[in-house]
Amino acid sequence: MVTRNESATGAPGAPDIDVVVVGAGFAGLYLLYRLRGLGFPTKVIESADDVGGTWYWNRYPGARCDIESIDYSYSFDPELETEWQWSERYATQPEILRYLGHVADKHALRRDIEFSTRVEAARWDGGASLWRLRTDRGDEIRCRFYVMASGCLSLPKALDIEGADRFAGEAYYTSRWPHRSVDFSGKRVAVIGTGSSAIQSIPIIAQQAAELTVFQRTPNFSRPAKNGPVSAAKKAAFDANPRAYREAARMSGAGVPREVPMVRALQVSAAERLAKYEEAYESGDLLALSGTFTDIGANPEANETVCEFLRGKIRSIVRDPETAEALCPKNHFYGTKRPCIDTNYFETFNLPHVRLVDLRKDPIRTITEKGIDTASRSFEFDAIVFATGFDAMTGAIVAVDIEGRDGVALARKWADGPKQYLGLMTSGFPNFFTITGPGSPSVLSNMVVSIEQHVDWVSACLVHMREQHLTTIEPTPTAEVGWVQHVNDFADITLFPRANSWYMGANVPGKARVFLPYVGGVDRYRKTCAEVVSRGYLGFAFDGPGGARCSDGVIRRVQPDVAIVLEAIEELGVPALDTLSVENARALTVVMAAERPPGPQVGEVVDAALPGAAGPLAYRLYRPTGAGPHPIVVYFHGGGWVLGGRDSDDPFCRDLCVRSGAILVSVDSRHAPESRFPAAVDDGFAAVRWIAAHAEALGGRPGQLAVCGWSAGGNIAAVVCQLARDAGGPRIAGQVLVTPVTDCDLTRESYVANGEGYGLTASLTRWFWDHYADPADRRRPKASPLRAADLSNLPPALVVTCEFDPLRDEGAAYAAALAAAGVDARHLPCRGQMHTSLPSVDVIRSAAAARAEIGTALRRFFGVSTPAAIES
Ligand code: N01
Repeated sequence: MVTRNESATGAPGAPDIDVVVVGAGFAGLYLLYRLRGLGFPTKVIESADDVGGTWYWNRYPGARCDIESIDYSYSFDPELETEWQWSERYATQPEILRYLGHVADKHALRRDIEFSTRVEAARWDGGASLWRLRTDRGDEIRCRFYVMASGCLSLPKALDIEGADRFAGEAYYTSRWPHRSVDFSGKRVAVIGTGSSAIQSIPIIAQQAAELTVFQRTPNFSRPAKNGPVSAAKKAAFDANPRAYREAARMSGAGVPREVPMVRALQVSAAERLAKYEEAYESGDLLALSGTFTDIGANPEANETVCEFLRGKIRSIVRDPETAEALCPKNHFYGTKRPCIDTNYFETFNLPHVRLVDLRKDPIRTITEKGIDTASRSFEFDAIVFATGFDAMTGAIVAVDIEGRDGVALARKWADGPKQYLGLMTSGFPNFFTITGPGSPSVLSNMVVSIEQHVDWVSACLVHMREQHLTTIEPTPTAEVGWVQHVNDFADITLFPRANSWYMGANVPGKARVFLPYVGGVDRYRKTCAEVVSRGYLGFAFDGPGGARCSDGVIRRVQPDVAIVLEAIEELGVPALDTLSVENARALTVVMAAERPPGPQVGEVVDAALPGAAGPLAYRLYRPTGAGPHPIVVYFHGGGWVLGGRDSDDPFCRDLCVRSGAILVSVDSRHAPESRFPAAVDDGFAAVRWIAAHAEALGGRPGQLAVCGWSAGGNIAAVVCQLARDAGGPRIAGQVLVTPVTDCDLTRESYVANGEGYGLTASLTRWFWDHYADPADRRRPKASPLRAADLSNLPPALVVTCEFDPLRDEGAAYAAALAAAGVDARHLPCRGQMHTSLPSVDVIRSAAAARAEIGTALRRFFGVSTPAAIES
């Protein structure tokens, strides 16, 4: 029983104890150890009769971890690392349970754990600033802080198979396996499910059963675990410097030290790719295949090469071609449903007494008293094993009736998906923490590393509150909305949301389809949590005798792939262009361009020249597939009138060509400082006139010509539209101005807010202007189209601006001025994007939606309303 008034915070109200933790698995045990050490009276409530959490319940045959045990172990107590030696590379469930028992014994943790007790309800008492918990024993516990350390995969999914309770034989659930030994010898056994639990248990069950029938709805990617003794190389790497090894794990993407890939899958030859995959396959390391190339998790074509490699392995192992084909996953990308490692899983289907029922072809109709009826036949069994999974990440949390401020139920608040901050807290529920909650790396990482990070963060937070005489903490709605957005933004640049996985809540009927964990990685997440603290607990509101305080805000506003690109630029130490000579700046942009993904295939690419205002201009023509003639888009590249050429935005032009269904003609223009203002716009206008006059010869549809430009190219496109209007032609059907330069005033708010740190800097913009035009010329509409006296009768426009771009406000001002002048002008502001986002095809995937809008706008200019079909 809990003793009253054990509170160490000295805060008002009368809690029985400072902290109640639900769950005595990896998370709860460490939390208890840590909080106790910091002087916070803490009680753990556990429904099982011993410690272990996941490893207490999941006792099915073959259960073992699939992150190597050296990694899948605590780091907080270095003594454990020498006194506990793992007997296998991937320890079995009994060994892991013994390990947790050992930790509990060593640190005398059991004395503060109330076993065989379940917290059923929790109510926030705002008057007393404490939580009132009710257990299934009828006790009420009042605590200042309430922590759910209840595990991500702990609440079994409710059975959604008709007749499941009718079966008269033995029924087993992998997630609630009996403590006695189960003997399937001589029995006819069914296993429903082919997730991790099934893939581990099927080969062992097959060793005993007289007949084994596996009911598979979705085949899964799995490969050999190559289990055995702890690898000598791994152990040597660890023993050489355990602290450095643990630190490397903490600062890795998945909580296991490893090299980060630098190359894209389709950048190398098929043979090189295969060699990498073979090496990863042979390693038996769960994370190795995803770590072969940078784009496995994001690019469908890259991912498909892994899928096909693994399908080839399945086909080579399973002798019956029909069974092999049924076991080959084809409806999800590798990694988007959790992959597995196994011991003889596919080999098991070669045994004469094992058969596979493909539920996609022959679905289960009902479970009967004697067995299972599918659409086409009846099976009789002595035992059925349900390996049907969990209500993951949120299930165990909302299974407790949790009521926060103003009587709001957590289950209701999270009905459309978990709304939380950092996966740690949720607004309206003060002093309520979740360990590895939704919105944190959790299940996408080595759980032990993520658990330790969360426990350390929560513990430090409680110490901070004690020191500052604060009684309550809760995230602000602003911070919470921002974090949920960031979690979704990150998921959206990966392939994860495309699968019907438990990561998406898709395995539980009626559950909101939301990506639950945080895919940004353990390292990035850890830095974020630390930054939140260093910025005065950004996004958290505190109250108590120490005073109310809140540093409100959103911790991550930049799109995740924008952040990744900016980090890479910083890591590479790429010099600022405006610190270089023009010659070196041009050379650097060429080198950087060589590293880009190529963009989509188009029908044809032709390099040629056309007459400019003062001599020939090189151009590159991109023709769509399909019979012409096509409309034409004249494209002006970016580069501040100083850098670049007809091919400098090559991937973007390809993308625009595919999305618009138009011929893209990317035209060069004379560059400054050799040819200063107005050379570039004069060339642009000359090019448009020539292309309009030669549309038919180019394969174009006469009269269907639009212009598009990015950055300084947007400036040229905008000016060309004004020149064409004033000259009475050629007729331009529309203009797309992508983060354009429209004015020479470099003092707007967006210059102040975004002048540094987002690629294009205020000082680089100044550098471009200085090379391009004299101060007196800059104010002329031919340089600053926003300053034109008359903006009426211009072509319909789409003006794209990016939130973190110095040019943002002048683009927005141009869109507004066009609209005010009666032009059909639309402004597309891009949240979280930077100046270079739009042209960064297949690098900044989060800008793909904006690229799609450009394609649609161009099509509309030409009277086509159907969008193009393009990946990403
Ligand atoms: O559960 P799952 P799990 N009719 O959800 C099928 C971790 N874990 O317990 O995919 C027919 O993966 C379902 O089919 P479908 C690990 O993170 C780790 O195996 O929904 N079939 C699927 O095949 C893992 O991902 C370890 O079409 C039904 C299976 O049941 C997570 O726990 C070991 C069905 C459920 O697979 C969950 O794994 C074990 C129905 N009505 C688990 N409902 C290691 O460390 C569900 N299925 C090694």
